[in-house]
Amino acid sequence: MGSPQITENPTIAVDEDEENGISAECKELIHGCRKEKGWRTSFLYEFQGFWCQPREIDAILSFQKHYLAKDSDVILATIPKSGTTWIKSLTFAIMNRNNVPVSDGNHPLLASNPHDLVPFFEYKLYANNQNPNLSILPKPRIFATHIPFGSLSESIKSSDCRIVYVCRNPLDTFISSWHYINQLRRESQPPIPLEEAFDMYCKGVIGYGPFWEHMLGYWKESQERPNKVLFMKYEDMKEDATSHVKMLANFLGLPFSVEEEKQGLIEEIVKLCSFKKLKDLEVNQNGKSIKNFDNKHLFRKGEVGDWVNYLSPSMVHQLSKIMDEKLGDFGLKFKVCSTVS
Ligand code: PAP
Repeated sequence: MGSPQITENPTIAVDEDEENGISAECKELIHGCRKEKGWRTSFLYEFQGFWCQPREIDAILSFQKHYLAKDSDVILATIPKSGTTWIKSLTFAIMNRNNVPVSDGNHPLLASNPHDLVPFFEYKLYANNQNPNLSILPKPRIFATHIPFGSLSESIKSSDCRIVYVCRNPLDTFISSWHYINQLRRESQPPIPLEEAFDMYCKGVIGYGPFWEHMLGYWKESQERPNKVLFMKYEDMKEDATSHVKMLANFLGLPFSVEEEKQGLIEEIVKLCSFKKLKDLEVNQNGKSIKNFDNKHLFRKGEVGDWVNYLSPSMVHQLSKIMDEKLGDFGLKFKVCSTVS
């Protein structure tokens, strides 16, 4: 169930030399791309309109060539640090509830990080493997990606598979990304100063960014095809996780029965996937998942509004203005609020 037996190559994954091991096609391609200083690696390249590292581009090229969506597939899409780990755990628990009871003491989420149960196309399945055999995965298959909507494979767009997109207030996503990247930088690399990272973020230079393009791609599709793309916000999920779990199950075509609701199954799923529950698990304190990085860095604070502790009023003004200018006309708004004291 769920956890695919497809592994990435950790020796290559932890190799920081950006062009080492990538295909000749990718090497040639990136040499023609605009590049900017990266957050963690030396450079980010502008590929198909978004910023990416060479190894990610290589995997995305393979994914675009080879992935064939099935109508029953579910794809979880996010820009990094928007709630990927959380939506993976919730979707996994909802979709597998008939195979493994949520209350089972051996539930996979208690022993595995959500990233190991729901694989990324670009970090796991197509990383170092041009054409993995995805037919060995049990149905329904759940995948995840940070790839913008416009660069998803054609078969995703033309099939009836479902996409769940989670986005988060950019003020918080920025702070979460800044903390995470500083954890991942090598010992020889000093932390990236907040101001420098902020300038890059505001210019759109962040993995899979600009953030506004990423959000709008999925937002517009969710408006045009609400049965295809469910658009959720991290802040709304934090405010009322129960109703979002219910909405998610409905969207996935697996609504909770009256009996399940009476038994309190939705609340059980919310609890199993809560920040506190996942953070305290041994696998998430001491294990490693994506690209062989420590799981513990995926669970920092899990709050709304931590940006108040880091951003100056002028930074808040600048980023709020960008959000307003880029997203406002499309009706995509975030409350600039903080619940952190
Ligand atoms: P990824 O894109 O690299 O997988 P992602 O899971 O999207 O990362 O983002 C991590 C953020 O989600 C962290 O936010 P913070 O830095 O502001 O604390 C992390 O704490 C938060 N997070 C992880 N798991 C949960 C959860 N179960 N509920 C709520 N927030 C969570």
